[in-house]
Amino acid sequence: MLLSGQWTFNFFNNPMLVPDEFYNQEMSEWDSIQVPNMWQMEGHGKLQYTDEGFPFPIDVPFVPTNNPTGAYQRTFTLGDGWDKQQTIIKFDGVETYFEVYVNGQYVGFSKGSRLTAEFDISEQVKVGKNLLSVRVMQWADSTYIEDQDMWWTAGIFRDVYLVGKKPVHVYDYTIRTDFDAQYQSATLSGSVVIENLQTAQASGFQLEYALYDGNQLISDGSVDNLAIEECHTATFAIDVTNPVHWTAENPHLYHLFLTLKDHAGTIIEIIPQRVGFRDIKVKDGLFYINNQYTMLHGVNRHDNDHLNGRAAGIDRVEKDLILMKQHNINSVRTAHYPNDPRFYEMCDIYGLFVMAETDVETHGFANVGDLSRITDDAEWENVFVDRIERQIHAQKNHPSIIMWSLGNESGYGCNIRAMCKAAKAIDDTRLVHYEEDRNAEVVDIVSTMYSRVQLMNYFGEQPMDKPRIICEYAHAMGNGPGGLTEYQNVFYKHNHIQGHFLWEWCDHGILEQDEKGRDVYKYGGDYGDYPNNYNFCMDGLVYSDQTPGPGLREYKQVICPVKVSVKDAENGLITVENKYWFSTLDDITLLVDIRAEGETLAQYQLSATNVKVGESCDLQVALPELDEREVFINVSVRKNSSTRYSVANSELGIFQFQIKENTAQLPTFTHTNSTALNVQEQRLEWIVEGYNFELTFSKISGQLTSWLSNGIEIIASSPKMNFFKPMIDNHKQEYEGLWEPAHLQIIEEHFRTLEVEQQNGCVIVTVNSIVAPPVLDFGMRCTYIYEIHSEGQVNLSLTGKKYGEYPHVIPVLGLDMGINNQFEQVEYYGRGPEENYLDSKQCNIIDVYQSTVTKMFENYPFPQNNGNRQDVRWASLVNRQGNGLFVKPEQPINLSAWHYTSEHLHEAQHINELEKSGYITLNLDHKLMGLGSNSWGSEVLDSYRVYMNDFQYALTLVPFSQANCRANYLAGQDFSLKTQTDQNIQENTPSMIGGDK
Ligand code: IPT
Repeated sequence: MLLSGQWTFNFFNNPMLVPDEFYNQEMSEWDSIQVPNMWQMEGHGKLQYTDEGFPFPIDVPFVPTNNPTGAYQRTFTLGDGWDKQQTIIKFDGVETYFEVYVNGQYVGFSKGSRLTAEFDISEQVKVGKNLLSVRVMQWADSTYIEDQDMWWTAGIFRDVYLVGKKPVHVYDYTIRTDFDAQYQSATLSGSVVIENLQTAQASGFQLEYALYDGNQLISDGSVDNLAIEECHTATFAIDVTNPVHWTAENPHLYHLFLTLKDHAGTIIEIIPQRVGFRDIKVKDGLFYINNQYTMLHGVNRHDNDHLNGRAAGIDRVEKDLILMKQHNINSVRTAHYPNDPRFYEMCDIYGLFVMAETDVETHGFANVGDLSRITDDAEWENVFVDRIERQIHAQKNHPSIIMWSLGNESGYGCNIRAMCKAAKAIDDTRLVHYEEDRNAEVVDIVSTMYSRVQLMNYFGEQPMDKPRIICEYAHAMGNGPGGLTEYQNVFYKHNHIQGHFLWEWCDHGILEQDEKGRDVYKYGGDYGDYPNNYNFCMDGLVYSDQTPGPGLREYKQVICPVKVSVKDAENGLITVENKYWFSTLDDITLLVDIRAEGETLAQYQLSATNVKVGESCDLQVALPELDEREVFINVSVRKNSSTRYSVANSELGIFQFQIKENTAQLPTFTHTNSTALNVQEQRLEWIVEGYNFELTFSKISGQLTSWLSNGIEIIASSPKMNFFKPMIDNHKQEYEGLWEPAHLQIIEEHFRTLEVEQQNGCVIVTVNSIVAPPVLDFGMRCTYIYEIHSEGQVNLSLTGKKYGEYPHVIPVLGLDMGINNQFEQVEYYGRGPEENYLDSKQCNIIDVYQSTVTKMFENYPFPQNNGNRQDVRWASLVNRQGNGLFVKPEQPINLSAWHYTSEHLHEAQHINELEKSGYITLNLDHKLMGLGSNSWGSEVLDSYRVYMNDFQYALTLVPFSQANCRANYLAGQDFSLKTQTDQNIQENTPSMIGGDK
């Protein structure tokens, strides 16, 4: 009987304030609360976020005087028959300490917030109406062992339910599967504990068992004539020939039914149990699942919901698992506590290898330099051991769980050793993990977190005698993580490294609306909480509301189970490698698309049959006739069949190879009406005028201040070279250590000289400025050369020569400018369709894309640099009529465009603080530093760093006239803004529609 729903509730600052009547009377005048939920999510108590710090003075085992207390009450009605049963009440999650009272009588208490607690309330309940009162406190001595990096919250946050059992019933059971030496046949062994609550012996009982594969009965039998005093264990074994193995790739489940019958043959109970034939064994320092070498491509998952905090509903949990499967993830670590029991069932069904971690973390003691304080204090042994024992007993029958984890960040000591021993005593079929048993003294897996890629490579080269994983890496905070490919290459290189769990799955932001009704994702400090770790909880691959972010798409590509590479580009020979651990490529189709600047030249569907695990094959792609355009082979890897989590023909990954560079001459831009240029020098300006256009350069700033084309102003903020970008979380260390002290975030431009000359019908404006921070004596001497053609085209050459000393990395060498706000429609030939950076670009390929400035913005809940497109060969930004600006760099550039200024994006810390600037900031960058994941993980790798060195690059800018920029550009056709007389275009009197203002 499910008891979740609306309960009567009151909140107190101290447990002693709960009135005595609460335990035995209905408090009808009180408010109500949703069960399950955290009480903070319904406006009671206080939210606080710390990564590791205890939010009160450390004084073990004591807690604050004022201990926030929730008094929960509800009634439930038991029908006839319940009085003949044992009645158990189960709580799947209550933070942190709680006491249960039924009909005024105290039943018991529990701790272990994320572990199921159950109480036998048979003595206290009656047929008819019953009163259940639960007093919950936020703090307990157990808080010292539940210090995970997450919001401090409290309440009954998972389901509560009653289970009725007959006096003689199955108390517990354990199912295991063991294979023969050849991994052909297997034995399923069952051990079933039957409890008898009657005083008299229960005799003549029978336990039947039946194993089904779908509807097909595989085997059945029974243990007869059971005589049960208080407790009896019945065992049985079923031999199965050639069972289908359970793996994450093929989670084939059998169904076992246990039926308990009394001496008269009456059914007492039937227990259905999913069974997977699966084992895990260590041989010569490596682990094997079903005798097969396996690598875990994993993530760390917390329970989090943007509306309900840790009370994540089961639909949301299921969607997480579906998203993981859709993104090629094969493993999940329950960081850092047990999940809702249904989580494990769904992992069995969907196919994920689970590292099941229990509810242990004492991280706050690190703040006083004594992380192992209670972990190595034998007085706490029972507390530690209890948590792993309860976890294993509750979840031991899940094939998805391949290892237990003793907890997180708690140092090392006698209690860890005791936990490991206790785990092994209950379950010797799985491996045990604990990261801080650094040399794997007692655990089965060597594990580290955030080890840099070079160190992982070193670890791979010096294998230990136990398998290794990295249980946390690549901190997915804000824009990032970068560098996944380099990690993956090292993982693939060394058999010894068998698993990697990305930190972390989901942001922990809480969605609220501000006073103007705008959405905002809140994090540490937003509730007046102090101390706090600010936005450090916004570090997931999916946003708080479960929308996948760019990092997840990148991870999907990097761990794609099919790898395509090019063997001989000119002849179209590609290699396809099977990176699955248990499957062939028979269910895979490769969609090959041969593309020239966005146009398909040929398409094929190829398959790679009989490619075994770890093997590869070469496939020939017939190349069509190629012209002078650049040509790529794009290979989309598809899974043919549909699954529980994906439709047929879903994409697993995409690969791209350039087979030919562009050999075409640069098209010359022409304009039928062009006239000779007219240059005017005025007191404060130079004006260059041509047919239907006019450029103005300021003699005060040296900047291009206006560019009118057919009466439309293109420029909203002058083009200027720039060496700073809005900080991303992953560059915070560089920002705080290097850039901010050097004032790079307020870098200034100071004008030195401007020259205007005419050459071959062009006007050349040469501007010298410095771009440098205040206070200091280093910077860049920048030269802008504007070569203005009579057709309206402007070739802009940009040169920077450094002066002074700044030997450190910088975020960017680039140019930004503000352009007309209406140039919202973007088309570009470059890497997309989503944002990409030097060290995070595998899932984006070079092609022609249509988008908008709005859509190209990646709306990080903590605003920061975003939306970059690399390898851009050309781009146009136009208004709805197709008029705007066309950009053609000499060499591919980075492009991003925002409705916000760089300064504002840098300053804003929540999405509701973002105010549109009224124009588009267009970034046309030469070099942009990679992302790294140094908000906690790896620094940006050497080859992705940018330094303040001399540079030169060049762009052609053309006011553009038609929606189909690309066709015109390629055909070298008329490109300038159309004049008033041209048909269909009434640019000077655009009609306003929604959004234009
Ligand atoms: C590591 C924690 O295990 C994890 O919970 C999270 O806090 C992560 O860091 C950072 O987001 S602990 C760290 C001291 C390695």
